[in-house]
Formats: sequence, C-alpha cells, structure tokens
Amino acid sequence: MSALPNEQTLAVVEGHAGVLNGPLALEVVMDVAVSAQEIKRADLLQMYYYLRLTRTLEDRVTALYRQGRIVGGCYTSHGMEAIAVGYASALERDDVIAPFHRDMGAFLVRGITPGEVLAQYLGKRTGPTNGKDGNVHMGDLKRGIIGFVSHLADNLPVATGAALAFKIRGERRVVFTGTGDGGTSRGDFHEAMNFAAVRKLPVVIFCNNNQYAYSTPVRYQMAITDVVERAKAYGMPGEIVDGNDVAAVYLASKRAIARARDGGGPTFLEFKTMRMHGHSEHDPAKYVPRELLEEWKKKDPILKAEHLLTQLGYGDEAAFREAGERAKKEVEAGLDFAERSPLPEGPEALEGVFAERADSE
Ligand SMILES: Cc1ncc(C[n+]2csc(CCOP(=O)(O)OP(=O)(O)O)c2C)c(N)n1
Repeated sequence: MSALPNEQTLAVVEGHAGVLNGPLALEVVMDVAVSAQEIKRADLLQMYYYLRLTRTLEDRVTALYRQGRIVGGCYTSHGMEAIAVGYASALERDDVIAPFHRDMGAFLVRGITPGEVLAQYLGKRTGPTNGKDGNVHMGDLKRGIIGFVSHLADNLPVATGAALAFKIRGERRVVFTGTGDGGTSRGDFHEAMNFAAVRKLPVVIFCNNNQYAYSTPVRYQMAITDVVERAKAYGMPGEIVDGNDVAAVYLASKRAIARARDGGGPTFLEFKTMRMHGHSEHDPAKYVPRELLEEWKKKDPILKAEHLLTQLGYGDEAAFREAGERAKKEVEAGLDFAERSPLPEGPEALEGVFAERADSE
C-alpha cells in the first residue's frame, strides 16, 4: 500500500482485514475524521458541486419516472453520490472508467451533460446511445467511459481487458471499475480479481457496499462482514473507505490510482455506504428497516461535504445555496434540451449495431 497522507486516514486493511471485522467495523470506519487538507480548495468545491448536480439530476429523473415519462427503469445513487464523484475526480483525463449502475456522478464528472443524460432517459437521439438503450446503460469512449454492461460484474472482465491493453502498450493509463456487494458474489467478479492480481494490471476495482442487493442483505450474500476480505484471497491489497465522505473516497482512489499507474498492480476499495432508495424507483424497499435509513440519513454525503467544507473554511451556507441553484439551472436547461431533441427514426435502430439477423431486410 502506498504511503498514507497522515495518521487520520481511514483504517487500511492490507492482509489483516480481521482488524475491522464485526459490528464495530462500520462505526470505526465512519467515525474516523478524514483530513482533506491536502485536497485543493477548488477541487473539493468542484466535487461538492458534482454531488449537488448528481442529486438534482437524479431527483429530476425520478420525478419524470413517476410521471411515466421515462423509457424503462430508474436506478439512482441517492445517498451514495460521493463514491462516483470522488473516484472520477481522482482520475486523469486519459484514464478510463467502466462504471456501475449507481455511478451517475462519474458520468457527469467525465463530461456527459445532464442534457445528454435526460435525453438518454427520454429515449432521444441526442443521448449517448442515440435512443437505443435506456437509463444508465450508456458509455462514451471519447470521454473514457466504457459502456455499462447490464449483467452484473460483467464490466470487470472488460475493464481488466482494457487494463491489460494499457500494460501491453506501455501506456501509463489506469482503469477504474466496480460493482455492488451483490455483484461480488458473481463468478466474473472473481475471475477479474484473480486475473488483475496475477498480471499486476493497472486497474482499481471497487465495491459499493450499500448493504443490499435488491432485497438481499449482505449477511445472506456472504459469510464475511467486510467485502474487502475477498481481495486477500487474490493477493490484492484492499482498503475500507467511508463511501459517504467524498474526500475519503477521493484520497483512497488517488492512492490506488497512483499505485496502479506506477506498476504496483490493482487495489480493491470497499466503499461502505447505504442504498437510501429502493433497488429501482418502482421498489418501496419495505424490507429495509426504517431505523437503518434514519441512521444513514445523518451521514448523507452532501451534509458530510458541507460539514467538511465549513470546517476547512472553504465554503459557507451562501456558497452551498449558490451551488444548489447552479445545479438546478443546469438540470432544467438539460431537460429543455432533451425535450426539444428528436426521437430516433426507425432505420437508425440498425446504425452502430454490431450484429443483426442474417434474414433482416
Ligand atoms: C447477472 C445478473 N443477475 C441479476 C441482475 C438483475 N439485477 C440488477 S442489479 C441487481 C442487484 C445488484 O445488487 P448489488 O450488486 O449489491 O448492487 P446495488 O444495486 O445494491 O448497488 C440485480 C439482481 C443482473 N443485472 N445481472
């Protein structure tokens, strides 16, 4: 593991994850204050803006979904925005991400506009898939985003393949990818972890441990408490990170990215968080105890970022309000763009498609 920025950094788990096992583990991780002083003020303020933009955009998408105006389902990262915003902000321009279905913040940080996202949700031609696919099933190689593969954890083998290509070509580029706690029980997750570790690939693999895979809690998913323990089996260093603290996510991602770029191989990051909404917006998630949600509401990533910015003297109420208003304007302008955009014409359905039926006209 690369050098820690200071003694206040979150507990590091490398070869002795047992230290953080048990019911106390989460509290230990969550209560450790993260020193964000080494992050530039402008960078932290920008991350705060992206947290607000992600929340505002996804709230808007949810409202459209409830109005029946969305094509397909609606999965959000509500309460988990710090993960995607934090890791995407830690990457360099030439790096690549293979995101997950709760990574809206990463799409935005890498330059996909709210207008394009809304066009995607409305099935319009101006969305990243030109109206061919829905919701977060999108990508854009020009912005270093590998299209999200629907089958869980399937983007991990794709990401490790990209990392292998970077290594063979001698490029100092890094791939960042991840899946949920449920996704880590899939075979492709384990194949990718093993391959990445054996070949010392420049890839960072994360798990957003939001404690539920649809209605299945982690305890019915695996016989360990911390997902990071899975990394040990592959000889891969791992770290547990407060996934609701954008500064902690950013700093841990920076360390893992630097390690990968310098030839040190992959790192596994477990971002502890909570899924605050249903699996998708159709799901009232009655199987999640309300007290658990109440507890996690207090750890909301936007509140945490505001607390940190205030502590550091980087922002105040007025700055937070201004960021919120700016995000709202950007999303409303995006919706206007998406609504005015055309739907694709029928024949366009076959453009950019790699396979079609031999007997099709
Ligand atoms: C192989 C496969 N099985 C099932 C699904 C349907 N599905 C999509 S997301 C999901 C739950 C994922 O849980 P987790 O990995 O913990 O991520 P979370 O949604 O909680 O962020 C399921 C069952 C799928 N997309 N792929």
